[in-house]
Amino acid sequence: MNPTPATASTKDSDEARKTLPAVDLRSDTVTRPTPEMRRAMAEAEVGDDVYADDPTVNRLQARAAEIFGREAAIYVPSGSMGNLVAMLCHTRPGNEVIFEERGHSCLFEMASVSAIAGCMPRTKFVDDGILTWDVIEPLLRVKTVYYRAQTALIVLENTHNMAGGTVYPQHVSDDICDHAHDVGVPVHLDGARIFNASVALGRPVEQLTRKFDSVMFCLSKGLGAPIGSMLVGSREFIDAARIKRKLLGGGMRQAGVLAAAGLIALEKSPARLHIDHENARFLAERLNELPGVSVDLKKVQTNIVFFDVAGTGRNAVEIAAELGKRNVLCGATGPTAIRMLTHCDVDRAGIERALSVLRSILSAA
Ligand code: TLP
Repeated sequence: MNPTPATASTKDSDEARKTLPAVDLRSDTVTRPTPEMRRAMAEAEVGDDVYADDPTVNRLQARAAEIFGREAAIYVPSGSMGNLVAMLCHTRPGNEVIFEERGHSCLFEMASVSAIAGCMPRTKFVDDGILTWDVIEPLLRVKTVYYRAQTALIVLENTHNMAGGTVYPQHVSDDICDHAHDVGVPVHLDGARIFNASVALGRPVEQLTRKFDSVMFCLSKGLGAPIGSMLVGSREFIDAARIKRKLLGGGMRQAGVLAAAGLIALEKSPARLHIDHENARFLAERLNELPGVSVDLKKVQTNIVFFDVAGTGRNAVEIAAELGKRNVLCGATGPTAIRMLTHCDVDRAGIERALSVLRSILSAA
């Protein structure tokens, strides 16, 4: 899919680099639709999806439900909306929702859990982002006491973005779901990158997610579709989600033009995600060899690489800006931390170019 053209040489020549497209490692959200997706979009059969009349959206929803072994699915414009729709379905204002402290739906979705769902986040930091029942249990409030907010939902994130793309061992997420259900609390999965987890574990998404009450996954990240995410669950849950999606202004009309690309992403892209994981590992290992740079290699399990530049004596924002000037894009996530993601629009040559540019920036310091 849209591979970055191979560099003639990985030598750090500014002149040569100017003619090359950017190596964009800011996120896997930057992936562009393939020619096959664009053709399918142009030819898509459409209808009004608010009337559930769009045949292409209906096919995408049916296929997502089938792949996840669920009764139904609904197409939503973004992962953030998918998570919020799920939170609105599972909770009422005044409830509490448990997240790992850096959970995307807690930290990076404009506090929608509070601002729109009216709930209070209850969080705990876990270094690798992987919650366990032992960590969750003390945060629960399930006994009815009139002056205390009740826990209405637990949200897990697999893979965990800000912990570095870490993967939930299946027995851990299964155990959380079993215990939560025993005390009557549903569990939602922010599975924006669940196909990456599936590839890392060699297990189908259906198996990894079967105990969750609802699952959101993104078509527009590693799977490469231009727009859209899916929410899957029981028929009753998806009927409720349809109403919440409309409430949020997410009822789309001839959305089949987008869903057509989503269908290709869903059918074809999971099979190539292992390449992104191999590239991420390659990147992480080479970064870790650079003077002053360190990578926690055990956290590099999928397509996300965080590295620390404290040992270089330089600031991450400055380094990211210098990389950007030289056509290598990434994000500083703290004073000494930088995040890079691999995806279908960056190949091994692009990764080597990024490494070579970083090497030259650090050696010039
Ligand atoms: N993540 C984006 C940014 O918002 C940080 C990224 O570049 O990684 N859940 C998870 C785990 C995510 O990583 C994201 C997006 C979302 C939900 C939200 O998806 P969108 O961007 O479609 O609303």
